[in-house]
Amino acid sequence: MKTFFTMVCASILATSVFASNCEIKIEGSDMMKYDVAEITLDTSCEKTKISLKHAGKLPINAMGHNVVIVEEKNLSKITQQINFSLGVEKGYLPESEDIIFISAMVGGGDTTELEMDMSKLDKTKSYVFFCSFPGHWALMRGKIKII
Ligand SMILES: [Cu+2]
Repeated sequence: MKTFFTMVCASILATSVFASNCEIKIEGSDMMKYDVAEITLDTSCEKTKISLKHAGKLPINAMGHNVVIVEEKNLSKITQQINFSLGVEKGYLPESEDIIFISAMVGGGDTTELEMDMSKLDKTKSYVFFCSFPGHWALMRGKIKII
């Protein structure tokens, strides 16, 4: 009986550790910055949720933030296509199969969640995340480590 309880406790502990690895929190600010320079994605998660909180006060049309994930080799190609005329709903980006994940854009005080199907990522490739609000990617970008 003792062994049984130990096993149950161990599995509950394992589940909670596992869940925390599958959820990532990022904050954006009015200073055009993310609070992290690198995120780690765990391929043992079937899905990973990124929660992006805009911790500032500025409105979406002045200081909107999102999270876009692309292969590092495609970063300049994609960021060159950022254009205000494409609209905030599309993150100011054209449709592209090079965009692996893209969250909604949020303004000050808002949070958005992006659920990622981890099977779309290849451990052997390099990925980056960035904000596609015009002009932001130069400062708002970071590396993705896949484990
Ligand atoms: Cu931004």
